[in-house]
Formats: sequence, structure tokens, C-alpha cells
Amino acid sequence: MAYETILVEQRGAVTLMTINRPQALNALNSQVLRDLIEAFAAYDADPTQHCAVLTGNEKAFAAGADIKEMSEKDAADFFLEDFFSGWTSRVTATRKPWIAAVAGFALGGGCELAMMADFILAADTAKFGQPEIKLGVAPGMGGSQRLTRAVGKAKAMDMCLTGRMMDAVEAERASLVSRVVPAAELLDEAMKTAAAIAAMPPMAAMINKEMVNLAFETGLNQSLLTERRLFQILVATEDKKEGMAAFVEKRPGVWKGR
Ligand code: CO8
Repeated sequence: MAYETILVEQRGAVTLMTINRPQALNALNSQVLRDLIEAFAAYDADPTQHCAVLTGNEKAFAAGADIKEMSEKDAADFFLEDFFSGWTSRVTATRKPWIAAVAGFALGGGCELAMMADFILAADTAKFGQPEIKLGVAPGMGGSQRLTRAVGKAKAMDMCLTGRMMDAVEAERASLVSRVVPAAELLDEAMKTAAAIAAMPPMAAMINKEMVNLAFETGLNQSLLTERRLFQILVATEDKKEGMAAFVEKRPGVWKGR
């Protein structure tokens, strides 16, 4: 399927999505949101696809929500359209794993979108920031919450109140990103990592993702109980039998995805 603002291709079991508005530094307008919602839903529903990578170009992952589009809307428009709520309700509802591969600017909504990924791989050129304060607003797509959970209060306050950018080295030190790689290797590294995840037993990958996300949603006792229950569900899968048998027989596992 062709989209207006993103490119989507399948490489084996990995779906690669590329935000494609280079003339606006990949600013996220409503069309990008619509395209990504559809692309993520298609990825989630496709039984041949087991991991996804979302990326931009070398200059920008995304330089924020589209300021030109937002400048024409008033408060009632934002409220009545529940502008950008689809990121939270639809994109983050993706059950299969996905990685954000970030080079260049990831600002405002761009940083917030990257933080919706299961993890971020950064090029050494990546720059993260929540500069909304300079526009008289504040993060509106989860930035104040996800950034704070990722990097802690001091750094999140510093970023949100000054609007400054954080480079890749600082982002890795602050645990905003899982790894930094040279820019020229970013896509290869992301695709290799995604292929490694896609080669895992698919249900186990989905449940591992759900388990880690629990840590952000519920208290410790409830999370530990849910973790145990999810573990027990995985024990009932054919892939658990196969995975353990393959280990004992010293051979690679062959997954059924159930
Ligand atoms: N929106 C629209 N267009 C943009 C954006 C953007 N966020 N960022 C860049 N562009 C456009 C520029 O207008 C320019 O277009 P043109 O050539 O037509 O003038 C083109 O991209 C290239 O940009 P620059 O010439 O500015 O490139 P520079 O390399 O000089 O500067 C910067 C790069 C520093 C990234 C600069 O472009 C910049 O500061 N951009 C804005 C960054 C920003 O403030 N982002 C946050 C936006 S607000 C937000 O994301 C809020 C999300 C929450 C919404 C929740 C709603 C409920």
C-alpha cells in the first residue's frame, strides 16, 4: 500500500517505515499521523512481520509536530479534534516490537514519537529536545511523561524548561537511547537488530514487550503478578516446548508463532 508521507517496505520479517517529508525536516502533520496509524496497524496484523523499524533521514527523524499546521488551529480545534490523540491511542497500541532509528533532529513531537518505540537506536548525529516552551506551549504527545520516566526529573525539567537539545552521547548516558552508532551504520544496525528480534519466538517477543511496558503502568506487586501470569501463558505455547528442546538438543529453534 502506498502512503503520502511515509515509505514502507518489508525486508524479510522486518517492516521498515521511513518518514518522508524532507522539505519540512519530517515535521509531523495530520497526514503523517494518519499514514503511520495505518502502517502500524498493517504491520501488527501481518502474520509474516515480526519487528518494525521507524526512521527518518540523516538530517531529521522528525523536527516536531508541524508548526505551520498547528499555528492555524485554536484551542477549540485542538480540543474538538482531540488533535494528535491517535499517537497515544493507536500507534502505541502496536503489540509487536518496533524500534526507532534516530539520526539528526528528534524534537518536540519527533522526540515524543521516538519515545513511543520499544527502544531508540541513535546515530551519533542525533539531537533530542522538547523545545515546545519556546513556542509558548508544552509537550502534548507524552513528552513530559515519557521523557521524565526515561531520564528522571532533573534532566526532563532541564530539557522542557530550557528547550535545549541533548546530543547522542548525553542521550545514551541518560538512558534515553539504548545504543549510539556511527550515522552511516544506523540503518544497517537497526535492521540487524530488528531481524534478530524477528527471529525470536513471536509470542514471546510480544509478551516480553508487554511485560516491560507494565513497569510504566502499574505498581510493583500488581506488575510482578501479571508478569508471572504472562510467563505462565508462554509456558503453554508450542514455541516454549520447541525452544527448550532445541536448547537441549543443541540446535536452533524452529518457531510456530504460537
Ligand atoms: N513544523 C513545520 N515545519 C518545520 C518544522 C516543524 N516542526 N521544523 C522545521 N520545519 C521546516 C522549516 O520551516 C523549513 O521550511 P521552509 O524551508 O519552507 O522555511 C524547513 O523545515 C527547514 O527548516 P530550517 O530552515 O529551520 O532548518 P535549520 O537546519 O535551519 O533548523 C531546526 C533546524 C533547529 C530543527 C529548526 O527547523 C527548528 O527549530 N524547527 C522547529 C523545532 C520545534 O520547535 N519542534 C517542536 C514543535 S512543537 C511540537 O512538536 C508539539 C507537539 C505536541 C503537540 C500536541 C498537540 C496536542
